[in-house]
Amino acid sequence: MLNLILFGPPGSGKGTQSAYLIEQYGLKHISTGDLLREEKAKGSALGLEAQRYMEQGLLVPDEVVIGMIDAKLEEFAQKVNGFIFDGFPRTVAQAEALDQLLNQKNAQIAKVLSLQVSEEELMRRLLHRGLTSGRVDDNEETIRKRIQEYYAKTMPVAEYYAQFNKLANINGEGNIEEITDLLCAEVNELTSR
Ligand code: B4P
Repeated sequence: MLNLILFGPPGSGKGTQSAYLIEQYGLKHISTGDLLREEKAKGSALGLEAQRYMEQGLLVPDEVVIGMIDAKLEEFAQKVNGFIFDGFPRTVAQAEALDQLLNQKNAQIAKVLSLQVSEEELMRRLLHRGLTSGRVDDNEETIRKRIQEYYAKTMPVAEYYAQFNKLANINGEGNIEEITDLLCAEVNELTSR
């Protein structure tokens, strides 16, 4: 199995680049942001709880997202070549839980692709998306909170994977195709070993 994490702050291009990578490598895309928004749209208890956090730009509690990932791994692990985790893990506790869940399936993370984008560019992209996305969290105040949460709780996840030599930093500024090429070069190096 080829399991990749697309990592980076809100607006760094995780969702955008996942779309290309799943096609290129035949991987299953798991975005916790998308899963939470689906739950919210269904009006489930989990979705309504998650919404309270998301609309304030806060991370949803670990046990909620870990439970969702567990269910998806159970559903798809036997059926796919691997996964792209997009927006997960966002805390060190989530990273440790993911390692355990994959271990139970004799699998592991091959690489964490970390998109590097300046705060100014993140703000520009997300405010632009907010004009059409209809997302309650794409407004200036909430974006600032999301970026703060990223630095406080999510950045340590990069260090967690760096200690296992699994972290690759990728320049996430520039046109989308150029960034896809940089990501593919990293993945091709893994698959040609
Ligand atoms: P997500 O859905 O993961 O939202 P995101 O980080 O804002 O999106 P992403 O980074 O994928 O967007 P992209 O850059 O592709 O999370 C939303 C919320 O859900 C979180 O705040 C949290 O509350 C909750 N949540 C999710 N996962 C969680 C977890 N594991 N634990 C706890 N809580 C969790 O796109 C941004 C924009 O940039 C787009 O408009 C795109 O077109 C544009 N763009 C992309 N690449 C570009 C480029 N190279 N140049 C110009 N524009 C570009």
